[in-house]
Amino acid sequence: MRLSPSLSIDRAQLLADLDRLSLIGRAPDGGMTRRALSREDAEARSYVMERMRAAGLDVRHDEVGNVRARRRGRCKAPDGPCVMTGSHLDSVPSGGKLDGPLGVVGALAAIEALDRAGVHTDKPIEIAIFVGEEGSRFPRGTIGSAAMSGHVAVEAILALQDPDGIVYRDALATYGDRGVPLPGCAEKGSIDSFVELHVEQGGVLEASGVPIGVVTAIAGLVQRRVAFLGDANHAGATPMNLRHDALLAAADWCLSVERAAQVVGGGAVGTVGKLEVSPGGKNIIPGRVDAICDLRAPQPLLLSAIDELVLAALRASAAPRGVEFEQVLLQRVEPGPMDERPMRAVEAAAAACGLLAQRMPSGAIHDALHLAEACPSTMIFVPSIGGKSHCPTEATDPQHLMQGCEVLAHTLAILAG
Ligand code: HGY
Ligand code: MN
Ligand code: MN
Repeated sequence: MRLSPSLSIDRAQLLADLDRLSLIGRAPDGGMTRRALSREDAEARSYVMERMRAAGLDVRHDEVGNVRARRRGRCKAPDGPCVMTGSHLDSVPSGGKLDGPLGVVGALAAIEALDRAGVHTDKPIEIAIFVGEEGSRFPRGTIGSAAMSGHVAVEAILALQDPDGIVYRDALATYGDRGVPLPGCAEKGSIDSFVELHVEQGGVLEASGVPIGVVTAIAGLVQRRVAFLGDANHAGATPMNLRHDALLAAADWCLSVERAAQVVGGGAVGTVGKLEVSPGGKNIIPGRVDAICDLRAPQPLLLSAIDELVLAALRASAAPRGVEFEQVLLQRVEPGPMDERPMRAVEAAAAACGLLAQRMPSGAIHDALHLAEACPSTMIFVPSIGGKSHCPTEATDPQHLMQGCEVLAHTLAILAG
């Protein structure tokens, strides 16, 4: 298969798609909030599905709500194992416009560039829109890719419940899918390889001045929900030595999460991003605090080490204040390596585009981590300005967006043969 040097990305269409998606679920501060299977998520997804159909793709959905859009034309074996790309459209609360959407509409831009260049391939190319990557509604994230790769059983996904008690299966019914779904778990061997285009969400590429990152491994994650159970009481009439202040116990524990990451080191990080104080009166000693901690590390042993320190710190923070606690594991995802074959394809593609590329690990978790359990996978990173992400100021130079799509197009052509 000869690659046409005139493989070019339609810049105007790419930026228009990203801008159009950025209006869905947008708040006045410019942050995007699109929770899994929400009206906003469904609206973003249907916009992209329309664009996919207009591009001539065969657009299907599967049992858990993933979209699978296949380029059946211009390939020798349209029903054979596919080269898959794609990402997600759901977001964190008040997130950025690129985390996820770049990997979806960038893949569409890449396929349209291959079509314009008349590129034929042996294998079909398929774009996936994975549902619920961010975990901002249901207890776990990377939902669609966990089902597709067989990491989590489809039935277990369908039984997930959100904090309002809405069951995934029922939420899915309102998502707009019609017709017979594809199996939620992809048949073994049906995906030849997977490459996800994504913003780096860190500052490594910006610091090195290299436009393309080739992801070698993805960090693992532990998320735990913790409840500190103290004693609500009068903020004025209760002496300090008689208090069971749930917030002070939680605050002490949050600092222990930070200390645990510093002690373990080796790239381990710890965050408490969600904290709810109740009853929440300004003149009431907090009786209860609900928190979620998010721990990451590039190796399983480091992940276990930080998790154990954080668990041990619960008692040390609560007991001296006469505060009880409860905790439950929300999810543990093991770190995982990417694969040489797709990594080499990305490096060859970057060279064909005359671009420098550097190998690097991902501290953020992505759908590619689960796809790597089903097929050889990797990711293409493009620089994040200021290393910022998961916030309204998430941004990437349009030139870098274009270069990421161009490298993706060449990578898909190389892998699809
Ligand atoms: O949390 C993550 O690393 C990803 O953005 N869901
Ligand atoms: Mn994210
Ligand atoms: Mn993402």
